[in-house]
Amino acid sequence: MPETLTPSQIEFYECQGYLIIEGRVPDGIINAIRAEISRFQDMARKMTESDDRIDLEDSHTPDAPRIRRVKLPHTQSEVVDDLMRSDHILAPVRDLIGPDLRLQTTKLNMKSAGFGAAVEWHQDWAFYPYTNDDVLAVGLIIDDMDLENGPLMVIPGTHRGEIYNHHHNGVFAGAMDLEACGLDVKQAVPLIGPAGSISIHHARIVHGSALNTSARDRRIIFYEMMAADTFPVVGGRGKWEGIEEFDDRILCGSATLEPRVVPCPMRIAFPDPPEQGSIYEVQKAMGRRSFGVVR
Ligand SMILES: O=C(O)CCC(=O)C(=O)O
Repeated sequence: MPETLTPSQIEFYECQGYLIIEGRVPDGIINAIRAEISRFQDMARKMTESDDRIDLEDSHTPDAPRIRRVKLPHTQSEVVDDLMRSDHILAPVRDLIGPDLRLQTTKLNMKSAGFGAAVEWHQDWAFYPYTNDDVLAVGLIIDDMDLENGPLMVIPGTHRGEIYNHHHNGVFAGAMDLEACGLDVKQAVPLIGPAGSISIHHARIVHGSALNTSARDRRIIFYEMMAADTFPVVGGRGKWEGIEEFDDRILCGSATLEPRVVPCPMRIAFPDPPEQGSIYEVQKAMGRRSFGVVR
């Protein structure tokens, strides 16, 4: 029996590769996360370059601080960590990929009013293929997200198709040329909803998001996770520091030493691009931009 999703929501996710659930996280938690973001902004005022906690927009200065991403926010904020381990987030994921769940990574993408950076079209699976594809990302919508403030967009059904070319000039660029891949932006669906909603997208679905040119922030936390019997394959960028660290990332249920292997299309996410770091840096190797650049 599902814990929280209806059979039609589960069927929708399986066919389309995404889901939006409105009103999933209470206002009190959303407000506490907004207070944590103010703390990160204070940290950024003292920074001149990105570090392993905070990724800055190219246009950042300490006087006009601009955060692009807070890295691994669950390690920097108890509120973000507690929410990740709560049923608000885990119950719908258990309904989709089973009771035993492991963390892949977390990130808080800021996309601030007026200048928030775009994310080029890509499949998360191109960065990190695993032994099976019960891998997904839960997006916590912190500000009302609509068409104007750069929502996440997905191309429905692509989670069942191929893994497209994410290389450019012989290096991994973490981004696709939609047209060259035979896809059309008109097929894309925006994952919009009021603050406190969550989106869920499959690791193989094609997705991206435009610049935020509106006067409103669009902040979202991604909790990326997978079934516990899902192991990284060589040639991916998924984190692997040994079994102890891997098992420390169990979020609920039990770990296993028996990977479930399901054939899925894959590509090797190497050689390295010249710019290392977050997806925004890696995607600079693409050259041509689908959504324009931040000023
Ligand atoms: O923040 C967004 O809209 C998209 C983020 C994304 O796809 C990613 O970080 O992999």
